[in-house]
Amino acid sequence: MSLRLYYHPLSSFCMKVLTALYEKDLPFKKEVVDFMDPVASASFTEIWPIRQFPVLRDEARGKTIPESSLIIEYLDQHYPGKTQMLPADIELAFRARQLDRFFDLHVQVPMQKIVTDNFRPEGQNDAFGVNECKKKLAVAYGILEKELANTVWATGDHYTMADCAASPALFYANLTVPLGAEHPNVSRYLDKLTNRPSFARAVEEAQPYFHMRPE
Ligand SMILES: N[C@@H](CCC(=O)N[C@@H](CS)C(=O)NCC(=O)O)C(=O)O
Repeated sequence: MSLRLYYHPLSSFCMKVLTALYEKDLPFKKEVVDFMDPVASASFTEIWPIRQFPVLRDEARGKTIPESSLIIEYLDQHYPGKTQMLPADIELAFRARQLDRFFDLHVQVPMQKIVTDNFRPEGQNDAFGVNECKKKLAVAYGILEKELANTVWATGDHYTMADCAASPALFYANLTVPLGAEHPNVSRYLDKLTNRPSFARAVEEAQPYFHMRPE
């Protein structure tokens, strides 16, 4: 097995890549990175000094790839498996990348900021920043409500990388700033994502770690 994923089951960006790997039904080795373990933490720092996961290591091709979207594109190119995550049509592929960026930058990033503020040392919280991120999430939900009207998946009839990005982004964002009655399209879409076996499997694997999430 040449693919090795450095990740944590609870991490939203890692769940995005896991979802793609499960969609593709590819064999890979899981390396759970525990930052609390000094040895594991130091060895991950050697692999990727930026110290963010997910990171994919491909021994067969001698490549180390950080960044969830790049990992999925790399898999599509070199290990397509059962499902292609970027459509062959260049317009649809552009749309998938565009929505992938939206879910990462305008849903996951503000959600992460709100959640990780709970882990800051006492007296060093950023109430203003957290409040701004709550407002940004509300704006993002409003945009998505329009984008997701009359569509099965994010980019149309076919499941793509944008749906892999949307799954953990909306799943965790909804726990942080719940979707309201004014978001029926986003709520319906989130239901579809959580019922998709690939993402449902990633959530199930994260269950033993959910107690580590702040309420
Ligand atoms: N742009 C990166 C973001 C990755 C990211 O933020 N990962 C988080 C976990 S969800 C992380 O490693 N956090 C630890 C840190 O930033 O120190 C991607 O798409 O992979």
